[in-house]
Amino acid sequence: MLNLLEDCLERKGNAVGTFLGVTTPAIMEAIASSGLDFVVIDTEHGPYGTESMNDLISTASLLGISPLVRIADLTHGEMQHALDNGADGVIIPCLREVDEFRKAVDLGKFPPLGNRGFIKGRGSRFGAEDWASGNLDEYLENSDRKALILPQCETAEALDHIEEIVNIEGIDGIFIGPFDLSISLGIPGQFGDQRFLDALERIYEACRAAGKMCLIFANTPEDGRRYLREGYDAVAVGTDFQIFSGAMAETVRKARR
Ligand code: 3PY
Ligand code: MG
Repeated sequence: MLNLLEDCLERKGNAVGTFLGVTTPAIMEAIASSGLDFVVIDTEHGPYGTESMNDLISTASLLGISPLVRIADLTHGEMQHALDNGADGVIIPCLREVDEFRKAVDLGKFPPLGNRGFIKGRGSRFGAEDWASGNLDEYLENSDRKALILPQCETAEALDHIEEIVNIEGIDGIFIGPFDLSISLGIPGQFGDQRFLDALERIYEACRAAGKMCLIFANTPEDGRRYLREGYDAVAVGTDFQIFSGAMAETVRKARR
């Protein structure tokens, strides 16, 4: 199995995930029976170190849930740790310039597309996966297919160049961050504003025209359902903390009623 997210998209046509901030791998066991397709281990905002990120990636993939990692910074170390530990994809926040998107490919893909550093890491079960047993050329090609590079479009500058960005070879898809995008456009949280809706349509159409995946964060399950109906490949609905806190408030409210 190369990539659980791609496998899910092939089988189901789309994918539903959520953002993680909880660091104990037991969270994955607790939520695995929900039917969730992927998680985003959020090292941009969550309290993750390399070890807790690694444990979450392992547990998620062993439970059949695709582990994506949102790295905090576009650096060799952040990219390498996420990929060597077996992330199915890396989400990169807050990029502005086209060259930053090119750098994401440079750090995340092996030659000829980029300059990722080599090791037979957990992503290939330390070389034991079927797809990792051929010659080195094949290994590099399969590793590039396994590890999706999914930068975010969440700045006005990136939006301005989105058609060029999605056509960069090695970028597998775009993850839309509606909150930061709306803030960057000067219309914070105004998700019904025509300028915001036009921005979403522009990104979505650019992805479709380039044959790249289009993923988006949804604040509510209803938003998630709407995005999936509109044709987005994947929605990450809410965050674990947000969902627990809502469910706990509802539990207490019902108990007191
Ligand atoms: C945003 O909405 O800005 C995001 O990055 C979603 O996680
Ligand atoms: Mg964001």
